[in-house]
Amino acid sequence: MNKARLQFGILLLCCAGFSLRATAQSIPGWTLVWSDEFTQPDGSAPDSTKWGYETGGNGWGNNELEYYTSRTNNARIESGQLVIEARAESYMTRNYTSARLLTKGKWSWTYGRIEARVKVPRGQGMWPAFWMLGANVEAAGWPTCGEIDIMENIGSEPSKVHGTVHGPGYSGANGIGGPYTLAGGAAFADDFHVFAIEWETNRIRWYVDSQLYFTVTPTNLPKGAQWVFSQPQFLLLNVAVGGNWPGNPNGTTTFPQRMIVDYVRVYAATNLPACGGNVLSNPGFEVGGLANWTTYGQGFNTLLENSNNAPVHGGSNVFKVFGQFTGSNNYSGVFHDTASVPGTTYTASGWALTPSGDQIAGGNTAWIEVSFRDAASSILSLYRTTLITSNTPAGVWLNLAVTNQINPANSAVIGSVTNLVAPAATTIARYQVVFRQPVTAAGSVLFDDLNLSLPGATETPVSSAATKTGGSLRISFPTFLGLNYEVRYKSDLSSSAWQVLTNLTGDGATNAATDALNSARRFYHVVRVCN
Ligand SMILES: [Ca+2]
Ligand SMILES: [Ca+2]
Repeated sequence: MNKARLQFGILLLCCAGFSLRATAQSIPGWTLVWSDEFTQPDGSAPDSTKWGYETGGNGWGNNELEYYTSRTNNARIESGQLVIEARAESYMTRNYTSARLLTKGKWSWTYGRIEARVKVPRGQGMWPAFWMLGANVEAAGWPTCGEIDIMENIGSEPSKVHGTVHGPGYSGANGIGGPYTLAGGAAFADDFHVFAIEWETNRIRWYVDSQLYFTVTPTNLPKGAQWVFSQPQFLLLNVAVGGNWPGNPNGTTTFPQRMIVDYVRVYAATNLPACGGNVLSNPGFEVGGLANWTTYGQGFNTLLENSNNAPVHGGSNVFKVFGQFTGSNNYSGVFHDTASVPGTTYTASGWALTPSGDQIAGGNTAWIEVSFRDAASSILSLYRTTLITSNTPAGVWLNLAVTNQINPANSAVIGSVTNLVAPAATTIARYQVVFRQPVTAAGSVLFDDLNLSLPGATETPVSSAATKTGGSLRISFPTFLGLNYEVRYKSDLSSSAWQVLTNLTGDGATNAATDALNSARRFYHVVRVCN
């Protein structure tokens, strides 16, 4: 498998350069990393180095009517395009056949622009889809693996497509998505359209023919739900017949029906300013109490408190922890798991206070730690803050940074770092609050406004150029389609406050803002705003 991939990678380099000239695959800021243009001879099966099949007629969890086959009757190349053909025919246990192609086990990607030029089939009961599933689907199961539906259409809604994500707590009918409707009642089956997502850290955007129509970020998820779109996903192309959502074909439906795919292309971003920010859901315990957090200990000693009976750092709620009073060494606290991949860089911190009336005592200690874990939840690397001890001033909120690298085997400090980098084999970043009670001793510690952040914050600077034309200044900068930019100015560099000149949504080309020239000196800068 590795050898095959390497050989293919070399081939791809040659062909990508050629195709760039031949078919204008170039998109500003994006680099083509994989594609299938379906250029094999007519009647060929799809390229087996790229696509496999899922076959069968089990209804696929949706009461679908088709039997998926690997025959060229149902999936083949014609005129430089992939044809997936749904046929009305008695086959095995079913009265319809079709095909479901997927790159599972062959190709998967984390992040990028993924697009296909597709003409969908037509008619009641048809359900074509271009979509992605987490490569960990066998181990993690669905929907924990994550599903990104780049395009779905049902025959009873000929002018409409849907872009959707499914994950744990937001799957099936509760998937989070949006529709795009063609103007003037045109049907998607009438012509080819380009369906795309741009998938980056904490963000997925959906496009039809370069029109942005839906964006999802972790803030769109239900309270406490986990963002599961930071790991590799593979591609699927299929035409289902019938089922719960589209309903079944009727007398108006004609067969065969064909989904025609001109190409599938995957791009990686170059120079796309990353969006960062806190990856902890509910970091200040303000949403749904302890939602998204898992407590451990005895229960009575891990509590959500509010401002009526405890100091809080922000909002109305705070997490309180104390010992288990078992008479022997015990650990209590709360943790939050986030999907992670090797090489991801974080910073981590949090606020802690030991209250004046209940100061941590004896040999008790408390801290915040971040551990990177493999799929079996074994600790690969560990980082901690300094300890809250009986010597820590009471009644004072302290901002603790997670900067001590710890030997997981013996808890010894083995280094000091600013950035926490997920090591090889990481699947989980665990942010954890720990209270250790070695022997019976009193005192509690409060934790609030916890932070596990990806770099890039919530905005990133964009390089820009200024040109003077007549009485105005033109500030120009490269953009990505659909991303938000803000042009700011101030008259005094020593002033901390920037004024907003204008906001705009990028169109993928060099965009510009203009400002009238006057006698006052002005400084400008441009940022990508991660909203
Ligand atoms: Ca083609
Ligand atoms: Ca709070």
